[in-house]
Amino acid sequence: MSNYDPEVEESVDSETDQEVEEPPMYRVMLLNDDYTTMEFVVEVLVYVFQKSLEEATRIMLNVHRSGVGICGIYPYEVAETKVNTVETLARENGFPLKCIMERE
Ligand code: TYC
Repeated sequence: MSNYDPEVEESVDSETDQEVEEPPMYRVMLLNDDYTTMEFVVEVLVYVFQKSLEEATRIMLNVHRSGVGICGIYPYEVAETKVNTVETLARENGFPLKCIMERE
């Protein structure tokens, strides 16, 4: 005779589930401007956000046409690092590109 009781297992599992909190997530977005080159924005999307060339081009054109576009959704520290990396690269290359984050 086994001691296994699926009811007990389930209640233990759901108690554990309730204690695990998902971290808050942040949208990282690029803003359009008239001076940053399309090539630079695509490079940023490929190297900082690991997009394929095709996806990077699609996101860049969406930002160019609509004014803003989402690059990805990340936990706070990852989002903050990406925003800082984008703005550092942009300034180093003489572009005014803006990258912002907001809570999901
Ligand atoms: N609008 C820019 C141009 O015509 C291109 C651009 C796209 C700039 C996306 C910023 O986030 C941006 N050169």
